[in-house]
Amino acid sequence: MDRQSDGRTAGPNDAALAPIATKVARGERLSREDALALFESSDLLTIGRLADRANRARNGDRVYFAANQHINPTNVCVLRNTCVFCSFARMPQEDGAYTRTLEDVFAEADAARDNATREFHIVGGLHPKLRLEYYLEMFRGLKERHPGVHIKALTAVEVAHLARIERMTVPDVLVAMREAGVTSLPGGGAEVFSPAARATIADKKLSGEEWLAVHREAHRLGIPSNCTMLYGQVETLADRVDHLLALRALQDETGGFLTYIPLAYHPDHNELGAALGRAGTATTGVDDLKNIAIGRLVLDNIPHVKTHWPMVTPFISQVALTFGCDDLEGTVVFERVYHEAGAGTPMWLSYDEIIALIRGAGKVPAERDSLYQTVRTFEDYVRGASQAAVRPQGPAGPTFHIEHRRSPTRRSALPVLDGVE
Ligand code: V47
Repeated sequence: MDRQSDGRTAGPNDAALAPIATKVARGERLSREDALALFESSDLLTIGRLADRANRARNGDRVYFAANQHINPTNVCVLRNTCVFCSFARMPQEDGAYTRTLEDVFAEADAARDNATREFHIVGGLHPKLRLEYYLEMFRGLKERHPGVHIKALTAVEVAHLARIERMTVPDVLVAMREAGVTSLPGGGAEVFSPAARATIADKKLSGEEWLAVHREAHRLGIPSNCTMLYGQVETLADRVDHLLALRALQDETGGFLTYIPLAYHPDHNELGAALGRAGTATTGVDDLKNIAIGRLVLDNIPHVKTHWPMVTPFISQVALTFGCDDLEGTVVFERVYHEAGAGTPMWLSYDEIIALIRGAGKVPAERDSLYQTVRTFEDYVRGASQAAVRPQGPAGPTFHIEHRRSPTRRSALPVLDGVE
């Protein structure tokens, strides 16, 4: 319980949260029932206060961000017709389908030369013909050109797909990726592990057990990874809780997860959004903040919780920093997955904007690499000092303008490059 300025203690408005507050104060693990009570409660401020407390105990006032660049080599995906929540994927011959040649990828990554980039975040569709060697050459080429930049690449779904088409084992694919320069795996593809929800939104995607198995192997090989949950689609509150508990159980076993990122479902330009009649609407601010806070409270063994500002807006992300979150993602530079799904947020943020958001929340910014090693602090940082250095080159470099997420959405004009069919 927190002490108010008049000396009284402020307890939860929702009595169901009182025993949970006691557990959080004692640093005790929350049960399945506790997690469900948190999701069922509308006492947002108490949930946020508890999560803030749990976060402060770990991370103090520090908020991380990365100077990162997202790269999506292809949007061609064999799951195009069955992952009905996704707006990014295309069939090979479909309008808007693209696959980058390695030269195109290297050219896009060259934006990093003028920027202070420390991480490439590389994910894409499950292309039926792109072989493992394409990716390994990409990683080797990026490492050669940008030796100081970490490569966080390929979701568990992509790793399992490559293992299947190459007739290799998952560990062998992971070892080859590591040898080619990959430092960590991103957390995508987890969606929600519930078989019932998965059957509705991602019927042919690898199962929750299989997703966890790929991460288990990565951790065993010394490759850390992130984890996610896609919320706001058809999942129940119990599905969310079970998903978090499955992540927590794997983390107890391996300790390999670095950060948890709740991902807010965007319903535009995808079959699920149309079927549910939800196009033009998105998750609510309350749900976004609850998912951050409850993630922090339940995942007591995962060091960091990240808010992905392209999905929930920089404004909600800033508020999330006092709801248990200690990571504001990064500069991003080219965001495609959510912008295809109707996100009205900017494609990128500059150093100045990120630092201003973090400081505006009363927190202390720290730039990190993929492994959460601090690479820069900003005690003497003066606004504008690095603006020119991080302004991305290329098609997605507008002047900074935060649009509200529910402003009229549009399909982003993606550069369609010639390349592999
Ligand atoms: O797995 C796809 C989600 C994920 C939609 O590891 C959608 O640091 C909302 O995982 N609405 C990919 N979400 C992105 C991802 C990620 C993002 C930022 C950081 C990290 C990290 C990982 O995007 C997919 C899926 O869950 N997604 N379509 C949609 N319409």
